[in-house]
Amino acid sequence: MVSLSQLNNLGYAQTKPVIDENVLYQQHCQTCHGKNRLGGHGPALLPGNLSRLKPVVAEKVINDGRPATQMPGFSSVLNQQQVTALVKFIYQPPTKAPQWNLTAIKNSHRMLVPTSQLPKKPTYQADIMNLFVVVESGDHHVTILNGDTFTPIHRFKSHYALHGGPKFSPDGRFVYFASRDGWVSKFDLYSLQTTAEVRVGLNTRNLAASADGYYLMAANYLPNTLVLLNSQDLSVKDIIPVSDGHGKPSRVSAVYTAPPRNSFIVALKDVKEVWEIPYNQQGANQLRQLSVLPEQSLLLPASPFTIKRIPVTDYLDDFFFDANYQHLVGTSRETHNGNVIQLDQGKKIASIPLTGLPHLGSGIYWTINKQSVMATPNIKKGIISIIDINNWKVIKEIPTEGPGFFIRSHKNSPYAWADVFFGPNKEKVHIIDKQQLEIIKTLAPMPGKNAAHVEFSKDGRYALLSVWDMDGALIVYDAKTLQEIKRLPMKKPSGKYNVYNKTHYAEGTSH
Ligand code: DHE
Repeated sequence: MVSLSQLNNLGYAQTKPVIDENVLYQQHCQTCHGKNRLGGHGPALLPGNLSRLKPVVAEKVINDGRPATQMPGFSSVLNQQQVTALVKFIYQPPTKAPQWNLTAIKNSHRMLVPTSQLPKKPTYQADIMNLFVVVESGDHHVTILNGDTFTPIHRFKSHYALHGGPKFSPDGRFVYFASRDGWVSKFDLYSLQTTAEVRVGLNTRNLAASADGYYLMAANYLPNTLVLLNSQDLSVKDIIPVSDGHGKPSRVSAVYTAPPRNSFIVALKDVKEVWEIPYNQQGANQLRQLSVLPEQSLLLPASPFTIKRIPVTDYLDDFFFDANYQHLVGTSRETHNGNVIQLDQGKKIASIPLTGLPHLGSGIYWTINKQSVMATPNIKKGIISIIDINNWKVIKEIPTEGPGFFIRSHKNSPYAWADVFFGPNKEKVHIIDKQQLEIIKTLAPMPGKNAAHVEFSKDGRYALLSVWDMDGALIVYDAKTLQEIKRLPMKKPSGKYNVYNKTHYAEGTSH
């Protein structure tokens, strides 16, 4: 008979399941949530970040995964005791509280190429306004694509896990990226090089660029701050600690630019408020004066901004705007209804039935017989909701083959493209007639592989679709005939952004 020690030596003995939470965390969570729970591709797992999540729900998330995110379920890998140990672990305060203060931000700032050394014109032949910036999240690269010939002009390594849309300077020359681990970088499309970078936080959500081109505002989960940057050199101009009137801190879910209002609008995660921060003339003048200081200037003036707090009845984690930025439609991830907030009045005026949160900034708008409508996917149900924005009523729910993430169109296109991001039909994309509100065609460009996120060329003649896979592709379609024109192999090309559409806040895309 073989003894236990002999079995052990042969590697056959049944191993006792690990219940050391540190080991479990390093094995299963660390790659996405960061070595010290500070966040990476996934959010930070610290008590402050989990304040709205009950431990029993955290346990369910670890077991079953979280829909609409990259979080998988672990019930087939971890037993109940291990899951409980992990939950206990993530709710414990870290031995050393994470800090990312002004000094840390200043020390991280790097001016890589002074503005004075940048060329006056593009160093290559292409219509700058019809370039696409393609984020390849598979290997953390960005491709700059010629939108007339669909040939790549340049490919470069980005910071780890860029997420959300890059933002552009008003003339389209510069692109600003934010990574989940807090880096903001500035890239020059004329000379194809990164000119400056700065780390604004430990776990960052996104970035907004003011419509006048002077400011960038970054939104952080960790620490609970908004960070204002001078868009010229990415020097820090202000850090706004985020809390309610009684000092209760909040993570920042996202920050957006509302161009006609000349303001930033901020979604808060842990406080029932929406913030509007006007970048008013006085502020702009102050910053204009500051931007003539030497580029490495690390002076921090008093904030030129005042914050308008709009109290809301629920947490509004996610939202999108109507065409004139008069209203925002915000959703709480718990209650799943859309709250319509009139921004001038600073109050809720309607509620829209939505099933599951739409992904942030997911809504698009167009007109049907002079009537303005908005459309949004519902992440938990296979429907596209069409909303009449005169009365905020859902006029149609278009059934799809599964819940989707993104819907996109262009003013010159009769169609809206909606992906089926989740479930067995994730390879499919529906083409919807914007007047008839019917699906007229369903594409499945790479069977078994997730097809998602569309952006149109400047004139709307072509639609570019991603296949989200390490052996994925960017596929160019004729937006009228729906025929495939070109297929470019890419590493999980998550989002693509057309310079003209973004700088003109075009109808049918995100802003
Ligand atoms: Fe996103 C945009 C938040 C999960 C891909 N996503 C955004 C924006 C926010 C956001 C705040 C708007 C940024 C902007 O444009 O300034 N995303 C969230 C979440 O809270 C959520 C649900 C959970 C999370 O992990 O943070 C989430 N997002 C995902 C994904 O799992 C996706 C599919 C893959 C990934 O890269 O993480 C994903 N998000 C995207 C993309 C955009 C985006 C491609 C830009 C869309 C656009 O056209 O502008």
